Amino acid sequence: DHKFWNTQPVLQHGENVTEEGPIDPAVPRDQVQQEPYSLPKEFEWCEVDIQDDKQIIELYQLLTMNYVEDDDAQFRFDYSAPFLKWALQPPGWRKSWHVGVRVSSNKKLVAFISGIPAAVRSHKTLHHLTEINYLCVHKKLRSKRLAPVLIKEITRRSHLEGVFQAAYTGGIVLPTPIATCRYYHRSLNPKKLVECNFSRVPRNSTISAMVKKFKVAEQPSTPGLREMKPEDATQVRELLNKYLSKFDVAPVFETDDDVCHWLAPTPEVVWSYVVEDTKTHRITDFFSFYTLPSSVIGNDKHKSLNAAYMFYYAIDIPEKEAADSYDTARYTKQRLTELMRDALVLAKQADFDVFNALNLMDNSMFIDDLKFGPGDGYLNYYLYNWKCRDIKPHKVGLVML
Ligand code: MYA
Ligand code: JJ1
Repeated sequence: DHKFWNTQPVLQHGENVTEEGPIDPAVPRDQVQQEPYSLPKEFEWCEVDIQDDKQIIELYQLLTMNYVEDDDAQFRFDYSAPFLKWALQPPGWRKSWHVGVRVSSNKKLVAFISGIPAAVRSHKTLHHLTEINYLCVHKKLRSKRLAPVLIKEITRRSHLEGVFQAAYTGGIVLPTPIATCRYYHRSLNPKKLVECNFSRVPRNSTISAMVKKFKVAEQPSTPGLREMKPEDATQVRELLNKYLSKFDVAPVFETDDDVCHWLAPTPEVVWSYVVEDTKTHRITDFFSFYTLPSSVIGNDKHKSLNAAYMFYYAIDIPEKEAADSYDTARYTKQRLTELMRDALVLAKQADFDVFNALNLMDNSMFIDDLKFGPGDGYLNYYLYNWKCRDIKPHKVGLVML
């Protein structure tokens, strides 16, 4: 059982949800514990100032050596410093939510947890909640119950800002996921993936057959496709919020600033495209993907795997298809498959080795046709201090970095 999680306001394993809503009530600011939780005496709290080049590099180094690995410890996420700056400084970000732990004697950064503000809808409720990410404890300090202290401290700092719900994801199962999604992978550079042991040559196949199978077109084919510009933010915001409204859990992009931050292209971080109708100049479609390389652990030939991850997308359903749910589904599958075929082309042009996606949103509609295969990883979605019924992967509209 869970000595820590059993004490927290989360749905306990086996508990039924009769009504959705908070588990613990909100507390006025002056009744929130004012002092940080105590750490074992050799450690101290710090705020990591990621605008300071020296500190962002310390955070990068902690994560690059100690963050999430696959089940067989062959790959480890290698978020870049520019990526972390982007992920941790959206509109409304707070330095007090970039929480580090240092060794008191030499000030070495050995643990971290972060929160960012986000507007996330679950079913009909809009939450202004904290998205928790990048929880990390140095490998040499594992299993000493430091993680619960980090979690309690970010919770306290969230309460101080008047936020009482959080969303987070994880590879492991805790009490209790609201959804469990599976990773799918689309090879772009099969030879390298095999050399890294990321994928295998099936017994009835050969490398050259795989190279042929996974070839993509030289150029995208959708008329009117172009890179997104910051000036597109208003239209992209409307299109995307409308599309996301069909999922049971999804973000709400409340301002054009949010859209510019998260969805306008950022070099070496996020790639975003729109389809502009050649006649009306209206934006009809949008998609984006982000970069997240993984270090290849203990491989002589390759040090890094260059992976693109599907991020947000939206299509406009023309009126004649929108009238009928069967036509809507058929149009969605066809249009998305065409767009994502172009996404693969653009990712290949940008030198990605593999394109990853979860089976959330409408991704299952194109996963097979575009030759994605199931991975061995799963991603569990959680809400803190909110009872919520189970959500199927295709009803998840939230992508966390
Ligand atoms: S998910 C990514 C997590 N990071 C990694 O996987 C990186 C590699 N691993 C590590 O750095 C360590 O193994 C970590 C645990 C730090 C994960 N989420 O200190 P311990 C529980 C939640 O002895 P360690 C992400 O970033 C575990 O069940 N709890 O363990 C989202 C046990 O509790 P219990 C976790 O291995 C994070 C306790 O910790 C996780 O040294 C969302 C053991 O502690 C996990 N991924 O360190 C955090 N892993 O006994 C929650 C282990 O009860 C946010 N544990 O089973 C909640 C909302 C807070 C804000 C609320 C606002 C209102
Ligand atoms: O990348 C992942 N798995 C890969 C590598 C597996 C290596 C052995 N364990 C994988 N490869 C097969 C690909 C193949 C390509 C051709 C078609 C068939 C498939 O399956 C997995 C995801 O599948 N990644 C992880 O396990 C990383 C951790 C995932 C949990 C993330 C938690 C994030 C927390 C953030 O808040």
